[in-house]
Amino acid sequence: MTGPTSQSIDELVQTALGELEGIDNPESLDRWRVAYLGRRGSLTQVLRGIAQLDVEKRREAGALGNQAKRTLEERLEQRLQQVNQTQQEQAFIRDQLDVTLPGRPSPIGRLHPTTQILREICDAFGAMGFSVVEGPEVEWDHYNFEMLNIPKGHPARDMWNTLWVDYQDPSNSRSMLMRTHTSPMQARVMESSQPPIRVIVPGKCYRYEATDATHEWHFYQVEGLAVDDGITFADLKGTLYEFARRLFGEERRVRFRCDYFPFVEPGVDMSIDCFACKGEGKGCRICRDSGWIEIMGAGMVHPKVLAGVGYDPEKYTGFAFGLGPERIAMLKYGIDDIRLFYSNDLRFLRQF
Ligand code: FA5
Repeated sequence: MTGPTSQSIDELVQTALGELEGIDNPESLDRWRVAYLGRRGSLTQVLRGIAQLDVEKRREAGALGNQAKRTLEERLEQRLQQVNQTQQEQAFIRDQLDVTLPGRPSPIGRLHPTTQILREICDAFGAMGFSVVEGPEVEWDHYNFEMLNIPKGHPARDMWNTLWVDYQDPSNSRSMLMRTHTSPMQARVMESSQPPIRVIVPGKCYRYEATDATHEWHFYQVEGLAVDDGITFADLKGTLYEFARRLFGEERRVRFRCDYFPFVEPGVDMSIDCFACKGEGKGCRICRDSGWIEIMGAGMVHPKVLAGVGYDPEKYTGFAFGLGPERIAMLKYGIDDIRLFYSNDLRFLRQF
């Protein structure tokens, strides 16, 4: 019977290995694999032919055939690795980075001037032991007005032009609004904690107001509240004086004048001497000739507000204040129109 001889198997292996050496890409390697080891490949055919041999020859040729198959498979694997490696090296040489090329600049953002000044303000009060709390921008009239000694129909409501939200709580007839100031947090903080209290409340406020160089319809405020046994007006003055020095420098002078807010008694406004004209006043655009710039409203917490949250006004006293960070940033950086803050003009924002 005819069939593969050890010589013919050997020759086939030599031919196949010879071809393999000359192959240098994965596609040709695959074609080689199909040609020798595929279903109709040369070696596969040879192995099939072994079945036709006599029993004695079949065993010997079978062993040789299997050995030949293993050899071809192993050498194919080795060659595949070599070819892949060579291709990777060539790709690396071809595509390698030119590290001397200048980098592409990635645009870096910056903090909005309001955020920067808010952080400065929070740091200044933080250093004096105040902690920061935040409250809702959509608020009940109960907290925005009533708890602040401004009942329904009180003329003082006209001081805060209000954006009302078209919703009323059916269970207690409370109306909803966009908070006009951060003062509602006075009542919320006192309701949820006991003295001693020392907090500041940065946050956004909204007013139904025509805008001009110093008025926006949405702006930030920072509220401050300190309540304890024995707090006096001297504490209020000392705290705010220290704040002004930290923000505007050692040499700043501070002025307090009487002002009216229904939730404080007495109430004051606080001004600093104008840094532009050094308090001289004459011909100064920044302070409009007065020599002083108002930066906040403040006062001693009204006994009715303390009683409203369940504190004993005979035992506890406190002070509160509310300032506008945009106006403070305007003073500090000489910005002459508050509308620049939120008009999204990068030429303005990039200056800070
Ligand atoms: C108030 O809103 C009081 N809640 C402040 C207060 C708190 C007084 C605690 C006493 C005790 P007033 O309306 O004056 O007060 O606003 C306070 C600050 O917010 C102003 O000094 C100003 O800096 C800023 N502000 C007020 N209205 C605007 C506006 N339309 N645009 C920008 N900033 C404003």
